[in-house]
Parts: sequence; C-alpha cells; structure tokens
Amino acid sequence: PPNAQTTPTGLPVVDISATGPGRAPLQQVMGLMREHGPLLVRRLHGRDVTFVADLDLVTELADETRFTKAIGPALENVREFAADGLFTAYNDEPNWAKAHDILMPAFAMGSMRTYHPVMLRVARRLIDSWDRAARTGQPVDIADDMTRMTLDTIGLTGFGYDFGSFERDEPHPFVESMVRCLEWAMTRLARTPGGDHTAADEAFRADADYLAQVVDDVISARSASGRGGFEDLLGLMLTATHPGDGTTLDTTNIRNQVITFLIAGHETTSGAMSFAMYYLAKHPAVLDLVRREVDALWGDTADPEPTFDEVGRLTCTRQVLNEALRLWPTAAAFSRQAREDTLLGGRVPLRAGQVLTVVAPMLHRQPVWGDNPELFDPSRFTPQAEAARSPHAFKPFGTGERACIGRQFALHEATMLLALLVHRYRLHDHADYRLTVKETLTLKPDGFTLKLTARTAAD
Ligand code: MNH
Repeated sequence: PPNAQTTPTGLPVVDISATGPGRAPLQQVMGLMREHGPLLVRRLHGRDVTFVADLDLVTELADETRFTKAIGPALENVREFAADGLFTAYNDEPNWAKAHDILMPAFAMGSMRTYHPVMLRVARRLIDSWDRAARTGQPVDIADDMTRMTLDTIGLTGFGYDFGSFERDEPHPFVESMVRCLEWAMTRLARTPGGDHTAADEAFRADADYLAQVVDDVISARSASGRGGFEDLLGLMLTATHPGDGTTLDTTNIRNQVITFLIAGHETTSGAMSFAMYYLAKHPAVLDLVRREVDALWGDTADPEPTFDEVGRLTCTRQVLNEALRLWPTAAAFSRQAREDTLLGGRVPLRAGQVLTVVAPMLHRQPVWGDNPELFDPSRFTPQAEAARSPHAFKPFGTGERACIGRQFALHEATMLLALLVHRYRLHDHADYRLTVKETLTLKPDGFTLKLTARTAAD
C-alpha cells in the first residue's frame, strides 16, 4: 500500500488525522478538492492517498500503456470477502483473465436480449408493490425498493435464483450482511493505529460467512436442477471452458465470482436509479420531457410491454440516468497505478506502482462541464454534446480493460424501470426531501421517500 515515503512530492498534503474521515469519506475528499484543487494528498495517521479529478491528469491515467487498475486500500478490504472475483482480482492474477474471457459472452448484446423478459418481470414486482402504496397513500422508500428490484434481477438473470425481495418487509438478509461488509471495508480504512477492533472484525467475519453460505445455496440450487443447458452467468461458470487451456473455473473462484456479481450487480444500479428518481422529483420540466418520450411510445396503454429495442430508443430517459451518474457516480472512486516510473502531467514524478485514486464526482464537476456543474441538466448527454466533449470527462464505469463489465446490463435495467415508472405514476415529494448522500463504499440518497398516485389519461 502507498505510504508517506512513496507519496509524490510537491502536492498539497491535507492531514485529516485530527477529525478522521467520518461517515462520508468520499464527500470529505470532495470538500478537500473544492478547497485545495483537483490533485491532492490526504494523510491519515501517516497513511497517504493521492486523489485526482483534473481532466488532463485523468486522461493520462486512462492510458493503459502507462497505467493500470490498482487494488487500492478500499478494494484490499473488499478482497477479504470477494477475494479473486473479477472486481477485486489483481491484474496479473490468472483467474482475472480466465474469468473475464469465460464471462464476457454473458454481457454481449445477445445475452441482454435474453435477460430483458426477466428484467421486465422483476420491474413488475416493484410496480405491483408501488401500486399498493399508491392506493393506500403510503410513501415508498426509493433506495430500499430499487435495491429489492436490482437484487432480484441479478439473482434471476445471473443465477436463476429468486431472492423474493418484494415478499419481505425488511431487506433480504443477504443485503443487510453485504451492506455491513461494505461498511466494514470502508470504516477499516479510518482506523487509528493500536486500537482494538476485534468485535468489528468478528462481526464482519460472521457476515462474510453468511454471504458465502447464501452463495453456496445459489450454487446447489442450480446443481440440483442438473448443471447443463443454462447460458446465464452461473451456467457459464460451471460449464464453460477457457479457450486457452480448456479448464473451467475452480469451485473457490466460482464462489468468489457469485459473491462479486451479487454485490456489483445490484448495489450501484440501485443507487443510480434512486438518484435519477430524486432529480426527476425535483425537476418537473425534465420529468415532463421524459413523460413525453414514454407517452410517445406507450400512450395510454395501462400495462405497457416494452420490447428490448424500445428500451434502446428511450434516449431522454437514458440522458437523465447519465446526468444522475455524473453528479453522483455510485461507485465513486477507482484507483490506477503507474506501470513504470513516469511523470504525470509533465510535473509530478511517480514511481512504478504508485497508486492514484480518481474521484469521479469531482472529475464530473471539472470546468469541461461548464460554469454551473452542480446544475442537473440531462441535455449535457445529447449526442452532439457528447461528441464535443472528451470521453475521459465522464467515468462512472471506470476505465480501460478493467472497466465495468455490467454497464449495458445496468443501463438496460435502469432505463426500462425509470421509463415504466414515469409512464405510470405522478411523483409527490411529500417530505420536501433534502438530499443527503449515504456512503457504504457506494453512494445512495439517504431516507428518500416519495408518495405516488396513478397517472390518468389526462395527466
Ligand atoms: Mn460495475 C467494475 C461501476 C453495474 C459488475 N463497475 C466496475 C467499475 C466501476 C463500476 C467504476 C470499475 C472499478 C475499478 O476500476 O476499480 N457498475 C458500476 C456502476 C454500475 C455498475 C456505476 C451501475 C450503475 N457492475 C454493474 C452491474 C454488474 C457489474 C449491473 C454485473 C451484472 N462491475 C462489475 C464487475 C466489475 C465492475 C464484475 C469488475 C470488472 C473487471 O475488473 O473485470
């Protein structure tokens, strides 16, 4: 891990040891950058992390010939429960390339088409639940329900396993254990040297064991149904052989992959849809544009049956999602490391292996975004606007070879659900919600509820 000895010199150093990073470390870094600029060193008990958001520097970091993904301190902690799963594998760990090659077909366009009907079925679960809430006038907790929907979707599409989240009043225990594991991975970064963390570590171990146990249930449910014939993620993991050496993934690695996909496949998408709902509820003019788009497709149809291709045509809805991901990219930071000794931006000497962490929400507020970057404005994502802007200005899915494998999956699932919701409901910001962002390594609006009423033909 990086330490004070290898920290690049000549940068602002901000020592936060007196206060610690608190419950919102990412937002603290955003604050430090607003004060000290988009390249700084944060020092905590002698441990240094270099954070970057400057567009030119991030553009350099995206150059795969000079830099590569780093498993920074946060992901080192996630490795304690996801080990060599795709997200947390080291670049040179053989299981990364092997699993990447075996699983890529599951994220090709053809596979998305097979997931589409399942995604729609799960979207209907959320809609049934919101219809009941609309009838009784109960508010819905947006992030909780989005999490129910995305967990059931990845469970069913990836593994043929039904978490049945809408039949439960509380989140599925998998979600509760997972959130505690993510929180442990985050708060472990803030520990003061010499403290006693036995209790926290034991609780973490129990949660991690529970995750592994759920995963074993998922796998044995499949094995019981006969292994063959499935082309979903689990089917590929159990049966597909690597073109290079003809071997399949080993049992331990499959378990790590299932944990990885169950977490990566739902937590961030849920947050992204929650932020999008927040901005729609607060921006009636934008909501109106999305309404026009969905009404043009589905008119007064009570229960539209979106086709795969229709979801691809929901450009305005997609722009809303992108703009929400600009302001609050739900996996907000990713780390890069220098392949060789190099000079960043022609002025910052880096040693081989030096790690820098990209702060996406601040990259997404750099001058390239104009003079009012805090303004929610989906027209930033029209094709013309995108063509005129550097591709490195927007990085909610990371960069390069280790960028998000599930990007199309997430965008399809989220675009379809948002469109269906806008088509069906009027949104009532009954509590005059003020945005607070909760951090559990990923970001979500905290305590955001809406009331709903059914739209009628007239509105
Ligand atoms: Mn996803 C990697 C963001 C949805 C599975 N994801 C990444 C990275 C970011 C990211 C950022 C790169 C991290 C790094 O460089 O250290 N992911 C998102 C966001 C969404 C998302 C913002 C939703 C919105 N991700 C999904 C979904 C899946 C998924 C859905 C699975 C179905 N993501 C992954 C996997 C990786 C990844 C697996 C690791 C890929 C690799 O390193 O090979």
